[in-house]
Amino acid sequence: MPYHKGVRNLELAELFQEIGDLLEIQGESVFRIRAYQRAAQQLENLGEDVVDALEAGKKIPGVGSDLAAKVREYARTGSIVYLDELRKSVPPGVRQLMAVQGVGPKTAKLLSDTLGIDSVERLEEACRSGAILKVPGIREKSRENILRGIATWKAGQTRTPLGKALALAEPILQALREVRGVHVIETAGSLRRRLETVGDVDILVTSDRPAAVLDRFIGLPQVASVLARGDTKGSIRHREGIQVDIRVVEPEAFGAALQYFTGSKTHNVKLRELAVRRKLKINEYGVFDERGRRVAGATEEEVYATVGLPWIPPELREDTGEIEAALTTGLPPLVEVGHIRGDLHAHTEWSDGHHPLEALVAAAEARGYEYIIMSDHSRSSTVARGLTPEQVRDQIRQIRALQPRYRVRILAGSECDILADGSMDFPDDVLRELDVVLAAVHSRFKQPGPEMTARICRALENPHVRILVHPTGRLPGSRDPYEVDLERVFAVAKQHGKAVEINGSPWRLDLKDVHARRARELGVMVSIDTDTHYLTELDNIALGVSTARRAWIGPGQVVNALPLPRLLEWTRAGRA
Ligand code: DGT
Ligand code: CA
Ligand code: CA
Repeated sequence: MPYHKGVRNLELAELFQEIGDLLEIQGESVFRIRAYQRAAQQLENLGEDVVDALEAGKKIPGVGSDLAAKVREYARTGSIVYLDELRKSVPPGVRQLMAVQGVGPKTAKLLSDTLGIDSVERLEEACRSGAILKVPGIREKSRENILRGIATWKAGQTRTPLGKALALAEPILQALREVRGVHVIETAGSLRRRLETVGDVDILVTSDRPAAVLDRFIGLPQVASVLARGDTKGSIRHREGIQVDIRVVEPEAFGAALQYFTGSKTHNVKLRELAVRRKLKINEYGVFDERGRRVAGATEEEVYATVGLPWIPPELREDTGEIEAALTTGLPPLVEVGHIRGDLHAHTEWSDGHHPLEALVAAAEARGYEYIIMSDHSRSSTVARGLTPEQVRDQIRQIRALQPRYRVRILAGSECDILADGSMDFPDDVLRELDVVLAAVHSRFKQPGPEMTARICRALENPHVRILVHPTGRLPGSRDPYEVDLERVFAVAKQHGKAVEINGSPWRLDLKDVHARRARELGVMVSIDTDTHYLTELDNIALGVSTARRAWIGPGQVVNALPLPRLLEWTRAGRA
């Protein structure tokens, strides 16, 4: 079988992850487990096709000769014998159990061995019936924990996280662009509105040869099965599980179709009501007058104009007041990726990042940023290899020495732990030497709400702290936010002129849109960052910006849209 191109990275990452999990269940050495986990991470973040890269003789970090051989084996045969063997030695379903927060590899194995549990459904049964309490070491408290984990797992099952959906959609769009006769191609639906999870991927195309588009679409290598194939529309199941819908429309109707299929449904209902009042009818084919003549349809602008509205950015189309605002006060200005002048949350290999400090600086400069932070972890985050005060001072010296060689301003920062009592992991005399101090909760996630709120507020009151990063600690689909009174946190942030973060990492998206919107309403400044650990993750700024746009945030409220001198002024305010 020939090498397939283009789709290998994510698939292989998933297979390596599976190998890592299976080794973990078997109690293999941490060293081997980590090797597979690390390779999986590297592949997910690799900017080029791994098979092509290996063919070209390139070395891929984290993928040694043994793993490279497995990559080639998979590309050649579509499977990895080593993995097939591992799968035989672990009862099916055990791995699925590990996806539930609160169930580690040991517990998963134990549950399988003692009760024969092989699925999340049966795990839930065993929790509900109490059977699980017969398993050695599992008490009432862990039972409750597991039930909560199951609820979170379920919520993450049916919908796909935005970051993943965007990554899966891109190669499909790319392939369809190459089909002859295709003019315009756009995503629609919740993906275009940048909802944090999507039910399916909706794609809209204009072409005079719909059959050619559909042939290509259902023949894509990513297709697991074809769900429907008509003359102008089709649906497939992607190998990663998500459904992808496509519609081919004529250019005269493209705007109307795009508007219709972007939704949301409630936004569209409001729009149709406005149309009815003007004796117009809006559907996916256009806007029609009483005599059935099409009066608009080629562009979305045209469609909105027929009901007296300006074009409304897709991120706002949730019927949360955007139509009313457009009709009265006007739509808010929205922040754009182009407004962002620097990233204020990024890691290097000094802690748990995967690139040298200078590589991050060079990457930021290449993006045209005005400033970039080095914000490695502090000492208490031991798993993230947090820095000691001495290391922080070393890093600052290195940054200052490097600065003359770069145009981009290198900001010395720290993602400093907020300890359980709200004090900072570094004493003030260390924090004082840093340009920008980020504060974060990385421990004791289960503190009761009032304690957690007081802890975070105390950190925000420290004059050296500037930004509260990933303010709720949620990891969509795996960890719930901690109990925290955000109203109180926002009030304290506002009072002291501190910013809260919109973390654009697809693993976090924290603050989420509705919370960010509340911050906007209260006039709290936000910082839109990527929390980069791999250089390719600097691109996640787009996800952070989408979240901010969904929160109606304009550039004026974003600290890292400030030009450098004003940013520095802000970072110095209130620090003796
Ligand atoms: P999802 O896929 O669940 O994340 O959410 P959407 O918004 O992408 O929903 P989807 O894929 O079912 O449909 C895409 C858009 O098409 C939706 O936002 C609005 C429009 N649409 C679909 N079905 C209907 C319908 O029955 N009535 C109206 N008015 N619009 C519809
Ligand atoms: Ca959809
Ligand atoms: Ca759909």
